[in-house]
Amino acid sequence: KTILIFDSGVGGLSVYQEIYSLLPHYQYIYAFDDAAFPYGELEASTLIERTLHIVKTLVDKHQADLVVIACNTASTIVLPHLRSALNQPVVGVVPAIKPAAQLSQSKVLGVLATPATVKRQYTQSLIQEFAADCEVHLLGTTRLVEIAEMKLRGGRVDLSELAAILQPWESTAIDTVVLGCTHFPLMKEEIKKVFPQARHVVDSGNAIASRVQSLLAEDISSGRKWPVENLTYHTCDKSDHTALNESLLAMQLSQVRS
Ligand code: DGN
Repeated sequence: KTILIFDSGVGGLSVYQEIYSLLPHYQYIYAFDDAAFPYGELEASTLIERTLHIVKTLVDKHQADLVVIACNTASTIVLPHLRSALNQPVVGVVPAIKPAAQLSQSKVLGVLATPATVKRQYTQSLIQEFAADCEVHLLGTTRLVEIAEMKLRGGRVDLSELAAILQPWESTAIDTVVLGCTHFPLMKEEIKKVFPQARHVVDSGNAIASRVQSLLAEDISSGRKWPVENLTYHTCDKSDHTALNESLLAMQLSQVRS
């Protein structure tokens, strides 16, 4: 079986890694729309149109059995459109606000996502439904997405820049941070370092992997190494991705799991 994973950039690889650890026997196509990256700045209509076109084309081309939209920004608006356009199951990702609200003791949450995700009604509804008893601080940042991309391509992360991004949360009682963008698990260790008051830093990777698994009705087989050989890339522009492939081969992403 073939699973198509889609994001605007390389952040969705954090989701791929989680899915692969549960389902190592499948074929994976990882597609990212680097021609229109970052999605956090796109108009909703453009985002819907592009995602529909790219995903539908690739599903047909590769005969994919299931699609994962490994991007919160896209998931908050494109899922209904994709589901009506495709016969295959479509799994989306949403900020892990529900588990965060349960974990938090101070009942003060920080949600880190793209500027688009923090503005969406979808996110507001999640907060109303699952975190009504919490004070929620939303922080939208495109720069952190860029930093995560750079890190995966082998660049150095400047912790003081990261601290400056999180500075608005400095005098809050936030004890739980939601990583509401699939790029951010790539930065989890650094985020913990510059924001040590966060006792919990949660993302949605695990929940998505379980959802995919139950849709494909598979048994759990964990503890596998993370894969490169059965992963095919599809990118939307013609730039050179050699550095990215090298980083993958160096398995930099294995840090995400620690
Ligand atoms: N990784 C995407 C997300 O989860 O929202 C968005 C990254 C971007 O394009 N800004």
